[in-house]
Amino acid sequence: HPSRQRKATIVGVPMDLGADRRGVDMGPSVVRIAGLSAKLTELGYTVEDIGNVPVALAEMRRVTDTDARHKYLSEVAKSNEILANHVEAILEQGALPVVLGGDHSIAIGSVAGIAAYYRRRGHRIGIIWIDAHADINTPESSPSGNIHGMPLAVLLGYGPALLTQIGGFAPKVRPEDCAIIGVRQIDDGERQLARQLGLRVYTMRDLDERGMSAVMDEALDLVTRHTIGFHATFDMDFVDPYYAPGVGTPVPGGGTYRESHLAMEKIHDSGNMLSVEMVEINAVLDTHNRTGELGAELLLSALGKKIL
Ligand code: B3U
Ligand code: MN
Ligand code: MN
Repeated sequence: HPSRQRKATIVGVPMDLGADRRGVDMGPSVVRIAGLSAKLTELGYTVEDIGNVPVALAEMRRVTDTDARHKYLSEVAKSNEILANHVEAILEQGALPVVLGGDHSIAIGSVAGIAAYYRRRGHRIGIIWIDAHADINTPESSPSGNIHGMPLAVLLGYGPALLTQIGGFAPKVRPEDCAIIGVRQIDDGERQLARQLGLRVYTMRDLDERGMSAVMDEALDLVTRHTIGFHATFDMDFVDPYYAPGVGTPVPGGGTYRESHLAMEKIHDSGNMLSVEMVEINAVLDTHNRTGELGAELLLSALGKKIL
């Protein structure tokens, strides 16, 4: 199975245009500085870091291009196209993509690359989406116009064609192959679309009542039932702000340090993870790179690090 190989390739995406707020563009740096590459080597991986995908700066942009419904659309699309090509190339080289964000709009490119690679081989892919938010807004439903609140909708085929058509096909995933875990902030339009699609959304209440272990067992079963495996995308704002203060949009009542690691450990143990992504770490709001280090450690859990 693809998840069993021991080559990992890191790619950074210093994207913050999707969040319309500075600071998450330093995410790839802080996770690298936390020692991700060396620790992966220690785990037994052959690691390559191909650097960062180019991303425009908010300051360089011509303000006349602004459309408040989907801010920085063309710039977000451009970087995601490049990212999708890198991710596909990483898979072609037999390595596991480790994508460092950046805001969550980069999931559009990551999943486009993975879906393209496996589609060519006749497979569907799933997604495990760990997040305080559902990220299924469309430009019509979004209260902010920030594309980082839209990536899952885009991957399901809803939203601007400039994004949904990256890689030349849409949708990238089917709703029945996706699971969202940790939701505690959802907009009206998102709730409506989730219901309409029958999307499996595990809220914080599900985690409270059933526990992370049972929820992950069910979610992992769901996303692998009809697929070759899944992309794991971890939005750091899933974690309670107490443990992860350095995020752009903190929401109280999140996952604990231990629940977060358990989720990643179970993702690894499923043996079906095709690629992994860490997003929304905001270095400007962090304290002593606490959140950056947690991001690196959570990735290591997803990649097989064990206590014993
Ligand atoms: N749902 C809101 C807020 C939000 C989504 N993702 C993050 N924040 N990080 C929106 O703007 O779409
Ligand atoms: Mn998100
Ligand atoms: Mn979020």
